[in-house]
Amino acid sequence: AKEPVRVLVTGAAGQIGYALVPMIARGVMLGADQPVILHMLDIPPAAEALNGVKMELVDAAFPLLKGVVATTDVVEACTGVNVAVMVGGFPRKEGMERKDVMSKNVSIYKSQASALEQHAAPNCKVLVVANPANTNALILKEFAPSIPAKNITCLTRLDHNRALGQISEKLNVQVSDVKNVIIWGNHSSTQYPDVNHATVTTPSGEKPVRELVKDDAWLNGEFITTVQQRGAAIIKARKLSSALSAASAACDHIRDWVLGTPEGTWVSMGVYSDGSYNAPAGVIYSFPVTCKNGEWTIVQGLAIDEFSRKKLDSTGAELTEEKELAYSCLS
Ligand code: NAX
Repeated sequence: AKEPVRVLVTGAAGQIGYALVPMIARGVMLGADQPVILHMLDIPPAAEALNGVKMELVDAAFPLLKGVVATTDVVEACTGVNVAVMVGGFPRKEGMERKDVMSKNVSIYKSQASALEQHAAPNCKVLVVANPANTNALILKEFAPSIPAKNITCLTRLDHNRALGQISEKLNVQVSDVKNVIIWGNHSSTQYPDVNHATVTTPSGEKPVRELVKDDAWLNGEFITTVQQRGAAIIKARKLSSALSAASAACDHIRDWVLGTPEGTWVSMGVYSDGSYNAPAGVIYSFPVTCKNGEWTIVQGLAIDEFSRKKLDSTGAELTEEKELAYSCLS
């Protein structure tokens, strides 16, 4: 039998946490044959709710779940973890300045970086979900210098999956037959959902999405804004932000990273930029990646047209600006 993998979920008493922990305990993230021990962290005001989640995990009698640590102590939460999913953060409240929200999250991610660096298992893989996801991940990387930069990522898979969903609805095809969309840049409304390399598997082979949709105005307009604004549309409809789709995307992200992407398929991940595609280097930028043996590689050599170039640049500029804002909160 396999040794259990320890998975940390921060903010585990929140909405996404409540959807995510049962998925992990059922093997959705790491495989149906992989036992797990869940580490759940939240802050003291949520301690009782967190304990309630722990009770429900016990009550669900998940065969793969070999233990649950529910705590408000960061060190206890981080000790020995192999995978860390960082969902906890400070939400933007009405009337709050961007800088104030940034400042709260910078201090959370700075201290959690140190705890992970000192107490997590070697080679721990980190996924930051909490917003501003890219910049929280960058702060985590900066303050955990002994964790390899390639181990620190942020979630843009939800945006990626939303793009697949929109194409599948437009063409009335199975979502599982659509692949290789790309989310470039920031997990914010400046993200660029790119379909220029996306394909659909049809009975007569793989066809480019542009060829099948035959509506460039839609692909260059409404499609992009729908994906960019989908989070807001969910809030409007549900009076709560996306949770089940975010949890599912977090599982997809870690599963593909650990177990590999299928041959011929790439996914989107926020990773430490090396300047590929002339994106700014030194920020966490979402790229198309393939994964093998637990490591991601940026897909190289894709053609970027003029329309895309502008979008890659503007989301990159926003990330550079966020990085500066985050650094200005450090002093
Ligand atoms: P909730 O407010 O329901 O849950 C957040 C939880 O984090 C709360 O239980 C809170 O007590 C806890 N928390 C706060 N500070 C903490 C700290 N220092 N350590 C540990 N826990 C802490 O929010 P939820 O809807 O679950 O969303 C969580 C985060 O995901 C938010 O930042 C949200 O903006 C972000 N999202 C990111 C997405 C992505 O695609 N990257 C999509 C979904 C979501 O909007």
